[in-house]
Amino acid sequence: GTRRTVVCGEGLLVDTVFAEVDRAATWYGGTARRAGGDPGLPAVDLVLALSCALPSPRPGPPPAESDPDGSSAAIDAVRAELGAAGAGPLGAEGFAVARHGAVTVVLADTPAGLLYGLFDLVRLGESGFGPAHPARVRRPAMARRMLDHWDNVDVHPVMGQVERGYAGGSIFWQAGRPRRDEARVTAYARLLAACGINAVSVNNVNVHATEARLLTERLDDVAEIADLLRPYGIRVHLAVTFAAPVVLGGLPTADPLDPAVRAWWAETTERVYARIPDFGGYLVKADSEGQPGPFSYGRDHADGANVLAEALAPGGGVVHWRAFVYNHRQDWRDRSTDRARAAFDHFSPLDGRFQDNVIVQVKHGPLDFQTREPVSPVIAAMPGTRLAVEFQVTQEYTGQQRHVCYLAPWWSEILRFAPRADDGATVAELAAGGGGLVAVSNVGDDEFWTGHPLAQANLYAFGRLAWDPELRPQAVLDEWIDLTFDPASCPDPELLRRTLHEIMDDSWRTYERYTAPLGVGFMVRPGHHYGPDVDGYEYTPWGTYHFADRDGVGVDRTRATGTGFTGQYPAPWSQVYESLDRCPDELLLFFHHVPYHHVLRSGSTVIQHIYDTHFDGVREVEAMCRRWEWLARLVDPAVYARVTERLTEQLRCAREWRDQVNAYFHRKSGVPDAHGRPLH
Ligand code: GCW
Repeated sequence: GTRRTVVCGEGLLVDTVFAEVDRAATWYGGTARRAGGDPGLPAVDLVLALSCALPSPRPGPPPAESDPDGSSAAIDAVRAELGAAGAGPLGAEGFAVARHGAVTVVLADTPAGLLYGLFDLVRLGESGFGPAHPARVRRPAMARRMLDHWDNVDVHPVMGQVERGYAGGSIFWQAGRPRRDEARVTAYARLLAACGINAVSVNNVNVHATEARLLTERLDDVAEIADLLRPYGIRVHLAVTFAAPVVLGGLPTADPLDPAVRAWWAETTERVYARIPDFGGYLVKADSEGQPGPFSYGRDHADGANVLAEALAPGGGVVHWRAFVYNHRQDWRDRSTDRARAAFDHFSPLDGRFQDNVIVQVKHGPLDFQTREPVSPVIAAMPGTRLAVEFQVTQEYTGQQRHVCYLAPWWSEILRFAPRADDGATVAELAAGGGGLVAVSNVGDDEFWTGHPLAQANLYAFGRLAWDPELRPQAVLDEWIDLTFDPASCPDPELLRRTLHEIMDDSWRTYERYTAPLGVGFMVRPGHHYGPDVDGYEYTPWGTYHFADRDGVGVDRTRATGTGFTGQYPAPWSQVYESLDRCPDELLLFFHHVPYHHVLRSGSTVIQHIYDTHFDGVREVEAMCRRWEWLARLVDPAVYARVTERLTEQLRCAREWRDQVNAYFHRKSGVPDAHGRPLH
């Protein structure tokens, strides 16, 4: 409606808040003004106020002449309510939203908190202006909620501009320079802040020649992006090569214990802070998939990370040091090497050796963002280290934004998992107490941002779960639907909502059903990782095997007879995963090699489960396609057309998966389908 808003406080992000409400007033009617330190000017329906900009509450109501519109009274009432409830400080990014009489009040201790409070009010919509309700106090669970862009400045000959990117070119880099489309980058910053993201790494962790120089000669380019993200409370981080002292500094070595190397990192980092005072820090993929690292100098990863941390400390930065270290040149004949073991074997002995501003960044699973994996044992193994947990919003192994695959249910399961025991700390709590949550971005310069318009929900859900891991995935999807499809202008908002839930809620499990079975992973086309290829990785050096033969399938990772990986878990999981009877069905083939007639906890045999889930998965995609047609007149025609095109491809690809997987296991096992369906 035509609301009158007053914004109270100073600072860059308060300017952003004001610009937001001012723009809303222009679009929807109403007025917006600033009140400096004096909230007592006329005319308000909405007050957004920094608590430090307010005089301390007076006892009793303010005199009417100094508060003609009641805004001071509303603020005071909310502060009194917070005080009585013992709410405590709102903190660095927290806020309170309350309704007092006819005035809605957003209060925060900091400008960033005020911005998040404004976005929360947008989520509340009209209900934020309804009857009086108790103050809604929100503070983020994770202090750092970060997105890593795997973007190259140049277009890479194999990977394209964005490694594992399925949404066009980079949103940050264009034609070898920072994208000079300020409106687009600013819109992106705004979108991220609305999701709750407050840190972004702007280049690929595989650091190529041009991108290496962002740290030195091309620092201005990074500063340009930082300037566009800063008004939305987002700090810029940079992926750097561990070999920088050699490739950029001309030193003969990058040995982290060499004094000249340390001095080079210190000086270089000082220059970064001189140019970008709020620079977030470095992100490093070292000794992994061909990237340089401390192993070349006989040093370990604590030595490597600490030299960068020492350089970043004076500026207040952190180094995100990835634990994704494994041998990608293994011999498939060597059954003693297990890629799943690698991160734990490399990192757990280093617990306690990392400096305070080192964050060891661990992929959520021990392998590589598969559709189903157990939680990485590293997360429980390093109590003396700050850990960040890494998710993959970009759908490398989950349909590459051609398939609908709403990932929040998967992330929610992971975040709620208690790695040490059912009543112990959850993954979310461990990340919150350490380095926070990080995800690989799915955004590019595509007109819908994410290639598949419904994949926007994954970006949104990541930010929301990083803010509050307790949120239910379906509730997050509701928020996203409301913010994306404006129910007020939709002829049948209930049909829209119900149909999107039917399509998306269970879409991750649908994807799981028609792809690799029972947690065994991979079975994708090597290289680009799209579509089925059951034996694609079977005899490669990448360490991603399923060991199917005529008798059975799965990876024996037990202590009794296998690689011993189950021993990396503390109790009770070390026993649960070791035991054929107790291991959850969905992870059975991750931990065990079993005969095809092995009976699952569900009562089905492994082979019949494979057939059944593959038929079911395709039927579910067929249902998605039919349901989407109901929305023909309810969503924007361009969105409708794009999703329709993607669903057609998803259905084709799901059938291909079903037929290749079923045919493969039928040929290997010779077991027919119990229901006599064609297995090709
Ligand atoms: O999943 C794999 C990807 C690589 C990626 C790597 C990583 C950036 O296939 O493209 O490289 O993980 O996480 O470093």
